[in-house]
Amino acid sequence: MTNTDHVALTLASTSITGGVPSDDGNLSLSRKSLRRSWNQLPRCQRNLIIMGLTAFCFTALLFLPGDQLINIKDVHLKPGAAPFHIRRENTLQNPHHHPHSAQSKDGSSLINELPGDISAAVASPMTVGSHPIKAKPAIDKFDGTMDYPMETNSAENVVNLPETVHSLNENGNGLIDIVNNVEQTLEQQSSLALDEPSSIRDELEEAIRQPSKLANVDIKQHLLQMESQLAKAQHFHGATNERQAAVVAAFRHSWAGYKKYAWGHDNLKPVSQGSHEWFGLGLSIVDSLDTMYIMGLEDEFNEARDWVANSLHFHTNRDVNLFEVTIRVLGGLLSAYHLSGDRMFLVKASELGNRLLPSFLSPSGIPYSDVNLGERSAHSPKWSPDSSTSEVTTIQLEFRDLSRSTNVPIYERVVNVVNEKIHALDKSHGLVPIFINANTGTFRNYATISLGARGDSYYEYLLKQWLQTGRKDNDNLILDYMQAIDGVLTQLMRRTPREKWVYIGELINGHDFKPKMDHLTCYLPGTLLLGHQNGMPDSHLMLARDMMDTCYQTYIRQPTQLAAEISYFALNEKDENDIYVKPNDAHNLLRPEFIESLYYFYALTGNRTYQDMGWNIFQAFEKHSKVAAGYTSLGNVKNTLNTPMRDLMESFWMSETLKYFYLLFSDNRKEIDLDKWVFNSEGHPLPVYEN
Ligand code: DMJ
Repeated sequence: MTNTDHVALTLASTSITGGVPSDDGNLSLSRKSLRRSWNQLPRCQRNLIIMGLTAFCFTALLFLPGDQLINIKDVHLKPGAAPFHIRRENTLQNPHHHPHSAQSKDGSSLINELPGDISAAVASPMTVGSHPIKAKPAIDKFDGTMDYPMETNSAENVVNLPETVHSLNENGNGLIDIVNNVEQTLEQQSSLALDEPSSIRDELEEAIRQPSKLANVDIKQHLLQMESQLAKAQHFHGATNERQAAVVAAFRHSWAGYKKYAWGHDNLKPVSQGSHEWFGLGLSIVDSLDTMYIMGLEDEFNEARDWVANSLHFHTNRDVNLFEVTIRVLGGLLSAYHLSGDRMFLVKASELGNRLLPSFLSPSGIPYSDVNLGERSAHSPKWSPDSSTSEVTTIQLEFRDLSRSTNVPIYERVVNVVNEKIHALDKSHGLVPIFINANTGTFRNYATISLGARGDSYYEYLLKQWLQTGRKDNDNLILDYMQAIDGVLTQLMRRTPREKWVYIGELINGHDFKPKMDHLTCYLPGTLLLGHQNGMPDSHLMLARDMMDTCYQTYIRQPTQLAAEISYFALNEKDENDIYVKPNDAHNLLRPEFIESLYYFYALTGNRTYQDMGWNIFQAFEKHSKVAAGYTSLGNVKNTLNTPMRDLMESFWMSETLKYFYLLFSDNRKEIDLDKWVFNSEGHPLPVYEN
């Protein structure tokens, strides 16, 4: 054996043990023998070996893929570190501990520190008085050159955007693995989705085949096995003041009309005193359950409960809309279950969940919009190959809650796939086109971008899903939300030329700005404030404040003091009015969005001025929408003398509008604790989970 062979052997044996012999003695022995052997070599041989080893290391470095180099650095320098964090310094910590002003961490009032007149808007937004509240002069808000502090509050500055980090997966087979919040290619994603035969698709088909079972067991049996984990009843005390009592009376009036003329049907036609059928699921009953429970209407709740237990069936051969049934019926049942602790609601929700699952059997995992609950099949809408973007992204709170409530993961898994797919798609400044194809999983080219119809609740559920799942730092949902709101601020937000009202317009074809805002968009200020309370930047708060002012204007400027379905805004000074309504858009459908925002503003700031604003609007509904058999949608809010009736009381009047009025007027703004509950898009509170 040559000396060189000896050295090589010694090196090899050291490396077999990874250079860590079993005890110190062995270690020093092998070190000594190594050194002795090395010293015995002639100098020229030693130089040759050193050069050879150097050349080997250099070549190895050249052939190592770049991403592995990044990975090594990342793993060794920051073991276990989350790739990015939400900046929490300016979080208004627990809003409920600071009843009259939002506080920064050091106890100073953050609102007072902000540029612009935020304190006037949030802490004291309008002059309080017994007369209809006048908006503070709009011009004051924009004195000077005040603008939103985008440069310090954009997503990039609040979080470190995710890096792409790949590593070898655990079993060392060399496949690319995904580490914490990493961008995924579509090819990688497809392995998560429905083309994985042994995974999601099997579970999905199994659940669809057996709609009255959970995990292969009868639903009731399954729930019996998880007895200790089931929800406990929550307690509410009913109305405590005159305004709340007035809302309860409005609810009772609506319920009485519905009961008399439309019982068991979807909606009441309060003018003609008949019924309106949409999905044949008793929408008004299911949508109203939690409102009645919160209002303490025990008798009404019990009669509704009995109808659900005995008459709500899902086996009819009829197409329904996945989104509408999810937010109204699935959400309504789950909320009723969590509030009342009555497991019958969870049994119903589970069967409905199973019957909605065929929607997810699309090639892309993006759900089809229409599902036949009886046949258990699904398809795109008849009029288009596309689903609405807001619809496929506004089912996640409910499906996730169903999984968490039943311990059956499939519901959450399918909606997580949707989240991942949507996250991976290209967006314009974080904003999404309003149509998406369930077959290809791609957005429709040149579709409108809007925070109104078909776009609205995409943005709402990014934030609310993040809240529902414990506000994780490294979460694409909140990153996408922040980028989207940056997009809203830079691409969609405008001010009217004279009075400077802030509004959110639309991008027709994805490009051309249109100064049109649906009433639906008035949910946004409430959501923005909720986000700000949970650590989002101050620019969100400022937009929320300004949007509240504008949305309120869309009400009080109308002779009926009720907002139209759609408002337009002046683009230049030649336009006669800063805010105007076109004849075809002048209807009011009893929608809740602005009342919802008022509720968030009151619940999160404690400022009772928002109650006064809401009271004005409530009285306007009383005056113009109330008829003998309930409350009706109106044909023209611009006409006080002969307001034409539309003859429909949509279920969201009782589920959302009246519920938010009731909570807005509560003496206890924590009647529903927003740290513990998250409202779905139809106003149904669902519990917040820790992760
Ligand atoms: C409700 O069904 C929901 O709020 C939905 O998200 C939007 N439209 C109506 C109310 O306007």
